[in-house]
Amino acid sequence: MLSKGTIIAPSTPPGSGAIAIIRISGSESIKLTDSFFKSKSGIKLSSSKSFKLILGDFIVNDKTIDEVLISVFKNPNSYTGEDLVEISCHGSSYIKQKIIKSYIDMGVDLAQPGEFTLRAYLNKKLDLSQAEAVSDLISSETKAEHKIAINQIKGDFSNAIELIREKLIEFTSLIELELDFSEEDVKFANRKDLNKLVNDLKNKLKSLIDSFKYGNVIKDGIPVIIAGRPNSGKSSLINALLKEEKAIVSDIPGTTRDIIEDTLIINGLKFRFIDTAGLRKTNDKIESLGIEKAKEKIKKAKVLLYLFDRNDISLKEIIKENNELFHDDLLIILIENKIDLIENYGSNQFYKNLNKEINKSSISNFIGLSTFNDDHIEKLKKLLIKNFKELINNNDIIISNTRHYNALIKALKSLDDVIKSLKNNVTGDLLSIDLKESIYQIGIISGKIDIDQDILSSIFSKFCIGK
Ligand SMILES: Nc1nc2c(ncn2[C@@H]2O[C@H](COP(=O)(O)OP(=O)(O)OP(=O)(O)O)[C@@H](O)[C@H]2O)c(=O)[nH]1
Ligand SMILES: [Mg+2]
Repeated sequence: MLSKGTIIAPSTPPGSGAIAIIRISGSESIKLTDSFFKSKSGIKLSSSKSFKLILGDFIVNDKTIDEVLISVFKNPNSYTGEDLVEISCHGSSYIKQKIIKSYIDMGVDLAQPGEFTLRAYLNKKLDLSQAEAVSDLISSETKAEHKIAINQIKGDFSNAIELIREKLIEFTSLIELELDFSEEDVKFANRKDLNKLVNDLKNKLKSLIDSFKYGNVIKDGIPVIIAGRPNSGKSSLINALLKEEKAIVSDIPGTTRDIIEDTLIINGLKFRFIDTAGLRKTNDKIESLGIEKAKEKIKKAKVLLYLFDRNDISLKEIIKENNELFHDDLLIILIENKIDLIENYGSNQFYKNLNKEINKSSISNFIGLSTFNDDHIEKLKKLLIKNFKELINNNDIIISNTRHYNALIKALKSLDDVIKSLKNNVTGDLLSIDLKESIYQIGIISGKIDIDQDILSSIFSKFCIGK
């Protein structure tokens, strides 16, 4: 993966488009481009300044392939930190292929996925967590995902991590100083202060670790399960939310047996709606399997939309079933469906009793609706957003990358070891070993230490070609 030579790749998506961009990075990029390029002004790219745009013809074997616009970036002032050329050509597949092939014939390598960003990292243009955020930024589909990625690229997360690392380094150097004076039994690093510092740092790491549960759902979509008795209108509801006939609707109870899911972006947040088999006692083997699956999904869901039709279930059963399905990380929105069939909805006794019971239960919100009514569906969407708007407005650092999460957990454990050692009054040399382990674990996140080649390959292979 780590070729040192000059590399080339298209940076725009495959297929034809109005314009395509081809990127070439490495020591030969400018010289080779000069051999194919005849600028209108007569200027050579090698003698032009950095950040210049130059118009001219791209010529291969005396044949003009296209009229192109070339951007020149001279090292170290480029994305990769190397000499870099970007060719904006017309977006024909033939032109792109012809241009790329002409470089490959001259010994240039086709870039691997993420190789431009990998070079940017190796040339210290970005730290590792910033480089990883580039891929998140490209794949971001919602305002919330975008916010996490752009803040990470700007360095919010890296700075927070770096601050923790610097504090640990400071203390470690004091302890190492003590070791130099070991004969005299002096203590430069106050153990009480160190204990306090490590506890503070632990709290900082913990809040970053906690933020992953938000980061993860922002990336994958907030899982919203639709459950309830058969025929309560669950499949009708998912179809109405997604505005497509995703699930089969029928008046036969037990229609849905498998899990049906799809995502929908509402006001900048991604929700993953999941339709399930109706919950009831049944002897049907396949339906039972569907019910088991539904219950498993509820355990991992953030939101339960529990649908009911008042003709099919008693108030007592509704409350009992919801209390049983509840878990600490679940928001339950109780939905009475088919209210189009109810006269004077809102003023009858069932409704009043229901509101009283809800207050004593694990149900957070209640809404009555008809899946046939678009205004009702819009109200439900607003209710969902209201419950999660802090995810968009939150200005805390949120992590969404599994590698960072795992590294933070390891770093936290290493800080626990420091605290244990402090409690046991261990000698400075042992304490210094513990501290160095923490510094190492934290350094892995931003790539401040030498990162294993395999880890780098796995990180950058998730990128698209040309980035
Ligand atoms: N009157 C009325 N009928 C509805 C409403 N929503 C759904 N229905 C009807 O209720 C019946 C059951 O709807 P489904 O969406 O298939 O119900 P389900 O909960 O997915 O049922 P299972 O998959 O069997 O568990 C269908 O005949 C729907 O047309 C509503 O708001 N009002
Ligand atoms: Mg269904």
